[in-house]
Parts: sequence; C-alpha cells; structure tokens
Amino acid sequence: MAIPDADIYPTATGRALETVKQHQNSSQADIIFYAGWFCPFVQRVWIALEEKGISYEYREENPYHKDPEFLKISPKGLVPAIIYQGQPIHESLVILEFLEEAFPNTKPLLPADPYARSQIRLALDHISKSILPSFFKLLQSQDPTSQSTARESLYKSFSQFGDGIKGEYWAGNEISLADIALMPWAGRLYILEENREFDIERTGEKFKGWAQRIIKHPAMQNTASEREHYAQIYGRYLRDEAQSEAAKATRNGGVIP
Ligand code: GSH
Repeated sequence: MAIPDADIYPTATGRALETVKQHQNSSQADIIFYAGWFCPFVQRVWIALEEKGISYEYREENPYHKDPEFLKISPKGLVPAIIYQGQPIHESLVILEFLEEAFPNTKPLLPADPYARSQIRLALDHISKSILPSFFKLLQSQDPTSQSTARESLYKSFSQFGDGIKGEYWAGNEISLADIALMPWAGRLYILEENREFDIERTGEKFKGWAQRIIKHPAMQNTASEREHYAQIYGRYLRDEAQSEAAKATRNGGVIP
C-alpha cells in the first residue's frame, strides 16, 4: 500500500515547471534524469545539469510508489537517478562526481588543483554527516528541548561550513560542488525560520551572506517550485509524520540514506 507521502503534487510548478518543459521528450539527450520536483537531493543534480549545460530529459518519478521499473534503476527507490549510455547511476553526490568526469568539456564544478578538490570533498562530507542530520532533526523534533539541541548543532555546523567560504562562492569566485550540495537546503531554511525559531543571525556572517546570495542563483531559482506545494510535504516532516527513508532514519536515530 502506498504511504501517505506518495500523495504529493504530481508535477513541478512555477519556474521549475518552465525548466521541465524545456527538457521533455529530448530523445537525443545525453542523460535521462529521474527526478522528483520536491526533492533537495534531486535539486543538487538538477542545478549541476543546468550549470554544466548538459542535455538531459527530465522524467518525474514519485519515489514513494516504488515502481518496480524504477527499482531497476535506483535499487532503494530513491530519486535522483540518471541513465547515461544505457547505464543507471543513483545517489546525488555520486552522480555529481560522475557528471564532472563524464563531461570534462563542460563548466567545471571541481577545481583542477587536487588539494582544492580535497577541501571541497571535506565540505561535502560535512554537509552529509553534520548539516543534513541536524537539519532533518530540527525539522522533525516535536519537543522544545530536542528542537533546541538540534537548532544549536545546526547553527554550529552552518558556521563551520561558513568558516571555509573563500569568496562569493564556497571555494572562491567560481561555483563548485560545495555550493551545489547545500544550495537546496539553503532554499528551504525559510521553513525552519517560520516553524522552528531558526535565526540566520546565529549562523555567522560568512554563512549568512553565502545563504542569502546562493538562493538567488539562477540555477537555484529555475529549479524551485512554488512554496505552497513544498508546504504540503514539509508539513508532514514538521508533524513528524513523514515516512520517507530520511524521515524514518531521523526518527530512529539512524543514518540518513
Ligand atoms: N542519499 C540519497 C541521495 O543523495 O541521492 C537520498 C535521496 C533521497 O532520500 N530521496 C528522497 C526519496 O527518494 C526524496 S527527497 N525518498 C523516497 C523514500 O524515502 O522512499
């Protein structure tokens, strides 16, 4: 039986819908992109595809239905996934790195210098292990004490990310995977501000400036749907009713898949 989360609005809306329309029925596209308009992990890959100018066909997939055909492409049934030259790849960070390697003649999202690359990969690790668990914890926590604990650890991990910012973007003057991996959550901070007493002033000047700049980035805006539709989805997280794998892991103290 489908879980309540399966009852999501079926398509992207707003600016994201305009972008979807430009990438439908693209039979010559290099990438088939299995996406969910609502998903921040999807939005990472979507921003990278847009920034790199890679040709892709957008296919909306509701990952809560666990369609058997989709499970052949993404074994856990999670979006995003892609197909490249007939071969499926899943996991947003793996896909981001793959796009860098498979499309070397497009705009680079990793610097050439190995040390600079290592620093970006450390930022990605920090996002996965520190920022996202605190973000989901704050979103789902119901009692004031655990909300306060999650909020403080989120401030701390944002401020640590901020310490590494070297310019307009995380690594300097050029956008990189360090920015792209966190942009979707920067675009969802308003949910915490409106519902969880999250105060951007507590994240430090560098993070605050970055977050305020990055949400205006064209690729961010062009992949964002209308807020009213996110409200339906995030309402379930805020009431701790969401049954996504990430929500269940957060509730049970496990690792976000
Ligand atoms: N680690 C995965 C990635 O980075 O790609 C996480 C992807 C993920 O959790 N996607 C969610 C999903 O497909 C949507 S935002 N959920 C379906 C489910 O939990 O059953």
